[in-house]
Amino acid sequence: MSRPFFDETRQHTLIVVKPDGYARGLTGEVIRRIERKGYKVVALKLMQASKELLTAHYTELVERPFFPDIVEYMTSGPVVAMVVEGDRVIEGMRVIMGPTDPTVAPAGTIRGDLGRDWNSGNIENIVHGSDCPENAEREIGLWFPELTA
Ligand code: IDP
Repeated sequence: MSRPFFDETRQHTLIVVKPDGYARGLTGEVIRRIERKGYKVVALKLMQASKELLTAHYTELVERPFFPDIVEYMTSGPVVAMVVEGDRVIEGMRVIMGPTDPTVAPAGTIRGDLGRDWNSGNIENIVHGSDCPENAEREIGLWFPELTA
C-alpha cells in the first residue's frame, strides 16, 4: 500500500506552509483551519525545498522574471508539505487560502488574515495550494515521491 492513509475515492490537494508561515509559527493555525473545515491531513512532513523541486513544481512560472525571487523565498527556510483530502478539496482550499496577493486577499482567508506585503519584491503569502486536479496529482508526486513509488 503506497498511500496508506489516503481514501482513493476522495480528492487530494498539495498544501505547503511556506517558509514565512513556518518561521512565524503559523503551521498550527493553517492546519487548524483545514481541519475545522472538515478536511483531513493524510500526509505531512517538515522539509527543505530544493531549487530542482521548485523548478519542477512551478513549471508555469520558470520563465518569469521573478522566478529567482520565488526560489530564494521558498528555499529560505523549512516548509511543511502536506496532502489534504476531501470532496472538492482543491477548490475548497483555494477559497480558504484566498487569492495570491495577501494585501488584497479578503479577511477570513489564510492569506487575508495572516499575510501582508514585505516590500521585498516577493509575494510572501504563507501557503501554497494546488489549483486543479492535474496539478494536484503532479505536485503530490513531486513533493511525496515516497507515496507514489
Ligand atoms: P498561487 O500561489 O496563488 O497559485 P501563482 O500565480 O501560481 O499563485 O504563483 C505562485 C507563487 O509565486 C505565489 O504564491 C507567490 O508566492 C509567487 N508569485 C506570483 N506572482 C508573483 C510576482 O509577480 N512577484 C513575486 N512573486 C510572485
